[in-house]
Amino acid sequence: MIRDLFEEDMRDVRLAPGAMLLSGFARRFEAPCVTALRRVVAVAPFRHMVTPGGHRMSIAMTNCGAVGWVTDRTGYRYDSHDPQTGRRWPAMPDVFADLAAQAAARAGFDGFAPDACLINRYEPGARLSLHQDKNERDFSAPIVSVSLGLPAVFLLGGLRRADTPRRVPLAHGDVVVWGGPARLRYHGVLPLEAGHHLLMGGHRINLTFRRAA
Ligand code: MD3
Ligand code: FE
Repeated sequence: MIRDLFEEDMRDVRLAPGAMLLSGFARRFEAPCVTALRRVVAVAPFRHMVTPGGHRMSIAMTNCGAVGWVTDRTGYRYDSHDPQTGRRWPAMPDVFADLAAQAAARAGFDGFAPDACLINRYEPGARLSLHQDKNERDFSAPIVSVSLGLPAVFLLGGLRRADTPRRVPLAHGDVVVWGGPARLRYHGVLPLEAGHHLLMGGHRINLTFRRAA
């Protein structure tokens, strides 16, 4: 396979206890992922949700899987239905489930079967402020995140909001598995720099796979 030519795409890097960066792991799934993403977005379009504090998020989001993450003035939650269409979220495409399970297994989490995939779309300037992911029922399952398109600088904090975050560059095809002691770390994404990517144009897409319900 051509990616074997590029050593940096073959590395597994432990970012922190429980957090494993699989550089380029998603590249061999990229074509079917783009097809699957088109199908999801045709049923559940990207939209800018509003936080409980009333702020419109700079990231556009959608979901697939049995449940999807939503936010509005009443709070954050997982919901089986898309509040914008009143329909169920589209089913998790097989290629998404396979990618997530294979990445999790490689990082030491066998049998990962996500029931939610949150899909974030960044345009230049879009950012994600430091937060914890704690709306899921079971923190023993990892979260698998897949980066596609434009590169971004990820902020990896600690277990307290005040812990100074580390900057981790994430590129197209990178996958990070967050489990065990890393599962509740604070994290965020710096404002996206403008650019052009052959597959994703002027955007970065991030898929996060969770066991939520
Ligand atoms: C570390 N997404 O959707 S993925 C999110 O790039 C989210 O769109 C970011 O944070 C993005 O909630 C970051 C990396 C990530 C995801 C979940 C984590 C890192 C995590 C959960 C625990 C610790
Ligand atoms: Fe998060």
